[in-house]
Amino acid sequence: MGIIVTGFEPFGGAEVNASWEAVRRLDGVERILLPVSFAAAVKGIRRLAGRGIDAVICVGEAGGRSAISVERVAVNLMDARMPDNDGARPVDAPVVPGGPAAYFSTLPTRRIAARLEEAGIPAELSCTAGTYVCNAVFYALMDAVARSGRPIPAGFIHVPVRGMPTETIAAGLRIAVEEVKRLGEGR
Ligand code: PCA
Repeated sequence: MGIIVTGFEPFGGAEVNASWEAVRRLDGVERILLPVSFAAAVKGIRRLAGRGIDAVICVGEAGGRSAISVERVAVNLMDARMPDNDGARPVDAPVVPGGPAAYFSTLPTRRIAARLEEAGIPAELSCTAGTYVCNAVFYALMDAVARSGRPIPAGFIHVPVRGMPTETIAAGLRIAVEEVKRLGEGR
């Protein structure tokens, strides 16, 4: 099964991004680093989604969250409180003009959250990925999947910025990948 897992580069003056620190430790998946740029990341994710892969899990960091947040819904809204790494700061703008208001994740979100909890990794289902670059990437991913006519598992997971060791986050992401593989095997 060809699974892509993406992480983000640092932003907002930080030196690292917890998402990429964890994603780069994964084996057996294609790991891709995305820029924290509305335009470039959305373009990059569209290119990926057009490649005929079997599943995509995008990962980003979320300040103020202490659990791994399995995101359920992406909204068609960009509303940035601070400029992205290219200096863009869209306000009240759609990710895809004329696109649906929202898309649901097609990952087994509840199962992933439950498996994380079982493994002793703090996890939650989340109903908002915010309105910054992460949500835009999530929306663009789901929009590309919806338009492709190939309903692959795809979605977004937010990880804590601090307070959770990188190895724990990586272990959580391995569980998410495992659950996606299970779907593919029809188990
Ligand atoms: N977090 C930001 C963008 C990149 C990242 O890791 C967000 O939640 O939108």
